Amino acid sequence: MKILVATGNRAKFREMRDILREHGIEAERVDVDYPELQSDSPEEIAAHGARYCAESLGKPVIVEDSGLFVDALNGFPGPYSAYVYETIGNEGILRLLEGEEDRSARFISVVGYCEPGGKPVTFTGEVRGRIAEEPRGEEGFGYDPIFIPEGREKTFAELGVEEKCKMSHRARALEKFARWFKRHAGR
Ligand code: ITT
Repeated sequence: MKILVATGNRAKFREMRDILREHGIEAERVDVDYPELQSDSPEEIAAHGARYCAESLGKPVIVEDSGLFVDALNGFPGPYSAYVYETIGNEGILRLLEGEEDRSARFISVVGYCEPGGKPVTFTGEVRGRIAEEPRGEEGFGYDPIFIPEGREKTFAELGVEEKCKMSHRARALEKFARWFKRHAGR
């Protein structure tokens, strides 16, 4: 069983490939520069992206839209996570939280699947946690050095990709997708 994954983020793709492999699905990356919808809803962004990619490739495809939502910042950076990471980065997020007691946050991942001419389907995964006091760890990407998942003391970047992928937002969304896809493909 095989699926195309449209993403320009190679670290994200590697995680998706490893997680999907655990579910018996082989992933292949395609580089489609799809326009990202401006919306507060990651489901809407993923659905729109999946439909765009399916139409332009003429093949079934998944996209993944993810983001970090910090409670004390009313969910910021949320849908702007990629842009905020590239501009103010982890140091910028830590600065915004200086003196803030509530450091709770969550990562959300939405996987959007679509076939050419079809309607997109989405699968959402979430992991709760908190923002560290300073960046720690070398593995992973993006906000991994400042995110500590619930029940742990180490950041995702310290835990390492393998451990991260047992509990991440992305693993949870892809698990739902994989379960559905195997049934769907068998019809
Ligand atoms: P594509 O849209 O091409 O897939 P992207 O990097 O732009 O790649 P998103 O639009 O989904 O991806 O942006 C999500 C951003 O949120 C991403 O660039 C990271 O900075 C951050 N992010 C998402 N998941 C993360 C994770 O598991 N660990 C750390 N940071 C993450």
